Amino acid sequence: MNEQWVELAERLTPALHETKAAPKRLVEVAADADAFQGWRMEPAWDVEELRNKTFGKGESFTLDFGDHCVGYVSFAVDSAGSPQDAPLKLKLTFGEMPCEIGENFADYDGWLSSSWLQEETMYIDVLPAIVRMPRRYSFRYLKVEVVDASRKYTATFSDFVCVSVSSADRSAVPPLPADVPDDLRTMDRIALKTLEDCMQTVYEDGPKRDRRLWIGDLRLQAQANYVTFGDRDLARRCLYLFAGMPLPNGAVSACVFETPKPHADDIHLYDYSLFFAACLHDYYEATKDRETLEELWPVALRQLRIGVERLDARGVVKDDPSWWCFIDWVEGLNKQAPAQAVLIYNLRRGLKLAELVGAPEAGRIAEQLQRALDAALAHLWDARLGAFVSGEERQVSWASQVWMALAEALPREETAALFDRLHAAPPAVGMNTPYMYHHYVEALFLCGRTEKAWEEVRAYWGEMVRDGADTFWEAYNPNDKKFSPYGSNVINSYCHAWSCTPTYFVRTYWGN
Ligand code: RAM
Repeated sequence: MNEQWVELAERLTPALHETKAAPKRLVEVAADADAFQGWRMEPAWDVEELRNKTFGKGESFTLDFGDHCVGYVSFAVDSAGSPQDAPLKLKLTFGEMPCEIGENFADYDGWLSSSWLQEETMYIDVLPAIVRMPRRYSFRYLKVEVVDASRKYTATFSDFVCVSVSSADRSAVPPLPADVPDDLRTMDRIALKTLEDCMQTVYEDGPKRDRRLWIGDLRLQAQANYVTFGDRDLARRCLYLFAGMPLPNGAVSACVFETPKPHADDIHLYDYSLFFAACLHDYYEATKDRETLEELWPVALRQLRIGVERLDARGVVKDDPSWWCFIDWVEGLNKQAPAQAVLIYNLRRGLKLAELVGAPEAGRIAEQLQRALDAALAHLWDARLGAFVSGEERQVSWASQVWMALAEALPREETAALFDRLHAAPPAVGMNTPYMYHHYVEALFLCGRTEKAWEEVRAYWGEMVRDGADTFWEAYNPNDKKFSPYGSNVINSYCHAWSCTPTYFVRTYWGN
């Protein structure tokens, strides 16, 4: 642990801006097989009417705040009828999406902790009361149930407010060029909102879950941020947190926690550690902050060395059945070829950094880059299939082709031709997250298939908009809308920063 770096990271902790949001209307959730994930919200009554209603045992109402909020909720509650002769017992359920209000959390049987499901049971001994909820919630909908009052009194409610928090500076976002079409403007707005709600005292992956800094997520968030909110200190803080708290072998951990004091998780993911080099590269490109580049360069170099150590005698990344590399949440996805490509991608960026700082290792990195590229073409490219294959079973996945495209393993025209073939006959192993779709779209732009890239942005993020996204989601498969990597869609995060890149695409590639 490098205490000084962690202290520097702590000094860079941003202040959070607060904005107040009030509920816009009351709604009722309705089961509807045709609606997204089987649930629809129907308008119930005006928010002004809430004051005049009373709620007894078993009665409930659902507030709709009209947009996604991340913050602290307070409200006023009182009794009506006879004096309050028993505590008031309430249950509050927060939902980013209708499914969280519609489903019963008690039925959840996914493999992630059910403690992520946002609910609260509380007892109020003395009424009237102002309730200030201590936990931060990420939600649009709030269901309030009176579990019990008594035979003699009922409860009344008013003044619901959410004080939303974010460290993003909205006023810094440049306006879009005038010729950006409306549907892309909508996606840009939703993407910005997604990023804003994830920008807290670190780049959180999702404010509902996991509420922490993962390096794979950071990379895309920071890229989107450089062309929008223009923050540099938060990105710098995150880089120093990862650099200051490596795993025992020097690898950057896949994610870190901020509290009670900064500490790293014990997860090593091959691709995520390597992305430290790409993150530093992007940070330098956006800020030209040489001091940070020079100080953190040895950490990037270390990640490249660890990455190269995994190459076998042929120069191919060793495969392994464990969760050694992330790439995407796809059951059965073989990670070997995409991991090889991620190594190449980061060696390219590492080489640029080495040249910038005048590192003596530059020549060695260039050799390793060439070796990894040669091995990819010799052992992972299947000329008969015209595609990259991965693992012993020679799996053909989208992920392998996309990452090899980003690694620039083939000349540009050949990559474009590879994508044309894939569009005619898509690989069986697909993509399940906006994180993987981001890389796919980026690869299309990179090889010059610009029209196809916009078509895919519209088909994927556009479909989320049509499905009711206020902020973009962690996981999404347009052909399986209840898809979840965790065994239940209610635990999915519906404001997940790695999905915020339509704003990056529009602001980087529109008109170029
Ligand atoms: C999940 C989250 C996070 C991602 C990791 C690998 O916990 O979706 O964003 O980076 O997986």
